[in-house]
Amino acid sequence: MNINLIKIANQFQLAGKVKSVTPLGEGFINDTFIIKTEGNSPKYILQRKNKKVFSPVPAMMENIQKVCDHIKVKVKTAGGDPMREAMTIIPANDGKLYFLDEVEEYWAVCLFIEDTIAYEAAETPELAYSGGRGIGKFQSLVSDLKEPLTDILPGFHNIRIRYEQWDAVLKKDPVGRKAKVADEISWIESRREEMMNFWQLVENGTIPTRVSHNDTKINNILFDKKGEVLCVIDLDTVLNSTVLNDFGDAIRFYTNTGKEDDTNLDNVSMNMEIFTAFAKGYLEEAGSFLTEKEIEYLAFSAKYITYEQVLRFLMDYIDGDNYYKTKSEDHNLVRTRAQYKLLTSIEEQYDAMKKVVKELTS
Ligand code: GN1
Ligand code: MG
Repeated sequence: MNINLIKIANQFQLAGKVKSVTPLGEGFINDTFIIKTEGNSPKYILQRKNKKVFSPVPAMMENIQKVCDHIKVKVKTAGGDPMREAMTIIPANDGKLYFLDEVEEYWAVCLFIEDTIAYEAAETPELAYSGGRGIGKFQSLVSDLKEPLTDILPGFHNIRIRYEQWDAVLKKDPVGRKAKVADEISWIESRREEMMNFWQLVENGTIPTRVSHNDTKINNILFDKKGEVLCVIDLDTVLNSTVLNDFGDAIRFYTNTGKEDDTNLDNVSMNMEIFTAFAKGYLEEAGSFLTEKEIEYLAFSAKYITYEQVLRFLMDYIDGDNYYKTKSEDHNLVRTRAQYKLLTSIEEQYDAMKKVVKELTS
C-alpha cells in the first residue's frame, strides 16, 4: 500500500510522537494498523474504514461515539475503568471523529487497550462461556441507550433486503459464474420460506429490535489475562436490530470446529459443548431482559445468521468478489461451502440446541 501511514497518524490527537504504523489482523472489510509511539505514550489502532460498505462513514463514527460514551458512564458508575472497559475514539486534529485524506478515504483512530488478549477461536468451553457473558453484558449496557443511531447499513442482517440483492445479482450474473453454482443456489432457495417466516416476526414487532453489535466474532472481544471479557470492540456495525443476530453470529463463529474457509469440509461442524457454554454465559447476562419470543428463537438465530452468511459469500462470488477481500479466485465459493457444511450441522443438532436453551431458562 503506497500510503504515508505516519502522515495519516499525525492527523490525529495522539499523545507522543509516532514511531511506527504497521498492519494488524485480517479484517475482511477495513484495513487495520497499529500505531506505536515513542517512550511511554500509548499505542493506537488506526483504521481505513471501508466507505463502500459503511455509508456515510461520519454517521457511523457518531454511532460508535454514542455507544462508547454511554458504556463509559455506566462502567464508571459501576466502579470500573472506562479507559479499559470501553473503546476510546481519538479525534482528528480538527476535532472530527475521522480524517478524510486527499483520495477521499476515511481514517479513524482509537486507543489500543494494553494487556488484553484477542482470540481467533473459542478453544475451550470456558472461553465460550466468557464470550457469551461479554456479548450479553454488552447488550445489557446499551439496552437503555436513548440517542438514536443512524442506520448506515440498511438491511445488514435483514433477509428480505438480502433476497432483493440476491435476486438482482442472480438476474445479472455479471461474471458468468451462476451456471457453475446451481447446487449452491438451491441451498439458498430451498430455505427461503423458513427464513422469511422468521424475519416477518421481526418486521411485525413480535421480536423486538434493540441496539445490537451485529459482528460478534470472538476476535471482536478483548479478554483480560484471567479470561474474563474486558471490552467489546469493532463497533462499526452497531445498529437497531434484533439482538438475536448477535447470538446467532457468535454461535456461527464460536462453535465452528473448522475454519470459515476450510477446504476440508470434514473439519467443519457445530460443537455442542461450545454452544452450551456460550448460551449459558449469554443467558446469565441477557436472560433478564430477553422476551419469551426472543428466547424461543435463540437457537434459530444460529441457523438464520449462518444461512445468511452462506448467502452473502455465494452472492459475492456470483457478483465477482466485490465485497469481501479474497485471497484466491474461488475464495468466496470455498467460504460458501464451508459455511453451508456448518449450517447443515446446526440443522442436524437444532432440536438439541433448543433443548439446551430450554434447560438454561427454566
Ligand atoms: C466481515 O470485517 P470483519 O471480518 O469484521 C463482515 C461480517 C461477516 C464477516 C465474515 C461489515 O467482518 O458481517 O460476518 O466478515 N462485516 C461486514 O467473517 O460486512
Ligand atoms: Mg470485525
